[in-house]
Amino acid sequence: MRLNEQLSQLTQERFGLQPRQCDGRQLYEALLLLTRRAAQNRPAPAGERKLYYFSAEFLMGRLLSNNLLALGLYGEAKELLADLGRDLGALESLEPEPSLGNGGLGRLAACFLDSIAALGLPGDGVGLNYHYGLFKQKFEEDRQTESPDPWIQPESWLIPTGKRFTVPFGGFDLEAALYDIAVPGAGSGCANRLHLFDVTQPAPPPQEGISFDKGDIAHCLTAFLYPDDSDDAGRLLRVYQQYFMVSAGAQLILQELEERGYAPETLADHVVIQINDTHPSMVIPELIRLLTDRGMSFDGALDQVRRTCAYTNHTILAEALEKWPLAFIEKAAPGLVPVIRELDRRDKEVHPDPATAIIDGEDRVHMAHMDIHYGFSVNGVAALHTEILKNSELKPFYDLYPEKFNNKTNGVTLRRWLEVCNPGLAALLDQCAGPDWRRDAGELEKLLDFQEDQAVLDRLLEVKQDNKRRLAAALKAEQGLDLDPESIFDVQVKRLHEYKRQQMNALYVIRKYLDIKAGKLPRQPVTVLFGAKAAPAYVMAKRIIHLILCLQKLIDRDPQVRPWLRVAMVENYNVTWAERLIPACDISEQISLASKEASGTGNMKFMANGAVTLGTLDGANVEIAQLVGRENIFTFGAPSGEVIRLYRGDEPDGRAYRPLDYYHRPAVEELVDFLVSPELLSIGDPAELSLLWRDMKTKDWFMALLDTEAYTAAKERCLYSYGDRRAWAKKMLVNIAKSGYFSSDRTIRQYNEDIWRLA
Ligand code: 26V
Repeated sequence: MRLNEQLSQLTQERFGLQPRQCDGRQLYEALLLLTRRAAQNRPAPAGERKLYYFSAEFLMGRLLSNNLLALGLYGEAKELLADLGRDLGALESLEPEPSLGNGGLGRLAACFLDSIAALGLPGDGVGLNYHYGLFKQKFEEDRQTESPDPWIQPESWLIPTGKRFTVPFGGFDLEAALYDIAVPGAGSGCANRLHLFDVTQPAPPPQEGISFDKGDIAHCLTAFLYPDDSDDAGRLLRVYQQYFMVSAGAQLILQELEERGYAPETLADHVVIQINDTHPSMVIPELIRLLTDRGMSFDGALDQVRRTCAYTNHTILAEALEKWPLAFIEKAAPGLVPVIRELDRRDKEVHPDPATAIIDGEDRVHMAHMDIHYGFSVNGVAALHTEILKNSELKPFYDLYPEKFNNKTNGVTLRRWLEVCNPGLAALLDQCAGPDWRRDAGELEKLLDFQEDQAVLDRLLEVKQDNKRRLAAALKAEQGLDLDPESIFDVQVKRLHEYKRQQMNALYVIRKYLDIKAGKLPRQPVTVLFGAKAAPAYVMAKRIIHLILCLQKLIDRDPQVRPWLRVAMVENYNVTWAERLIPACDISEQISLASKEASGTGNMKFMANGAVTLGTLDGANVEIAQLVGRENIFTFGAPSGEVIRLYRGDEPDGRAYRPLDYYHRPAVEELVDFLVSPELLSIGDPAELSLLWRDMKTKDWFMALLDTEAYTAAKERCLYSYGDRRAWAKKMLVNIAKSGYFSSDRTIRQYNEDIWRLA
């Protein structure tokens, strides 16, 4: 049946109305149901071996356009709606975004699901059905406030499966109900599943803020994504969440294995589990527990499990590497403790080095260590990151198991991050490179033939300008921001963290502000856009947001500066805003302290949308630089090797990092001191700004001051070169042409060839 017939049947059944008589919400709901059904009806990819991608986060974003596209229904739906006098984009704005992730790690998992399905590989996601996802951010009195962000409506993408599993917590059992989201693959004709586990009696929505009873596990376990872990109740709840996810997930795997007609003794032949960061690591002891319960010997179970599990590391930040007190696991998952102790005992027999211990001297369980000893693969997420893991962060493990280590440079799905979010550019690419880039992103290189084609270069600039206008209009309509789309759009969007150095970007804004005040005008007006959420308990991050919002206000009120420089912090940055910001960006800010950003994936999305990167040689920026060449990227700053030595305090000259040395440089001091200038203190909270000022000078854990001068110089070069429109358009073109390498289809092919071996 054609889509229009299906739609009218559905609206009649459901609302007793013809599509033409429906309001927007009814049409949206009908379209959601149709799309959900079409995806659900698709067959699963065939194969003897199946992947389960375990992740505490899947940052899916809105799914309507994306799924219509994957199902090959997008064009038809658009036309059909146009006939009804409706716009697909407007209907989609009614869809609440499922924000079941914090940032890069969760969004990567979502891109991977898209690619796995598009490549027709049998692979499901396994995670938790958070009811509120990441908090909704508001700015009040130049500060971030947080409120819950419900996304589950009476009709959503969730498909109740009726399947339930019992999770044995300490002192009580809890039922895990399974919901699925179908993941249709573009061009493959099949669909995989995202399996999300939920409690059966979720708590009612919180009355105020994002606080809830962290002790009420049975009702609140799936309330929020990563609850505030600054206190023990939050940390313990996180262990409960993780065990709930992996126990139910492991039971699902064994059930499916049996349904497929395979014995548990053949697990490793028919199942591969990718452990996305350490949050799902307890799946290793849980599978051993379940297999031994089913009659296998410990040795037999261990042999299967260690050939089934593979681990991905996403960070080298020590504070982000999970170490759970054994006492927490004893309380939440007592059944795992004897297994973990046995794994630890066996390991220590062979490897007495405390640096590689699973259980340390303080009775804490190092989750990553368990993964590395008892998994068959360990991968980093960009070439530089993997090298740092091998040579420094995980060196003792690399010495033990060199064969387990491998790199899988991240990627992003160009279907969402180009085709859906930037239709103007997608059409131009079709014209120049043909439509095959959707399946084979390497085809984008054909664009290189057009480097000297003035019409194509002009068209690229026009598309960018259209996107900037669209973004400005959306920001005006939804957030009351009044931006000049003719100015340069310089964009830094990502979680707020000191290592990502939004504070260094803010110092640059101060530099420009002071220059303009002194009569030194830039070649072209510039708008510095930020989007970032700070973890609710991360005090420094919140102060940096305060600083940015104060600068925004200061400049907005200054008629001398305003025509040349603007700052705009987008409220509630999420996937939906990213889809508008990225196509509209001229300069992509990727300025992390070298060695600290494992990969970055925003950098790839910006590049594919024709932004030019201004960045440090960190994470995947290194690979971007190699691909596009020196003339098509602006890099600066201390290299990762120097940073690592500075942290260790073993530079050849014995130097360690002392921020005051850099603060006292004249070009830096006046910028930092501006934080406590009368201008800024009259706008912001003097106590907060003073504390930020003090910490920037004396602590500066992520060395913003080290690179401030180099950053200023590089940014000046970058902004200046924007003025040569033809040369800039060529840079855009080369970036787009080379972005095919960062398609998550390529990444997934590599995972499959080297780790999963699905087909
Ligand atoms: C976690 C935490 C937890 C609490 C303390 C502060 C903190 C800081 C960072 C993290 C990061 C967790 C892992 C993560 O999200 N990594 C990101 O993974 C992306 C996908 O591989 C990658 O592109 C980003 O560079 C990496 O930061």
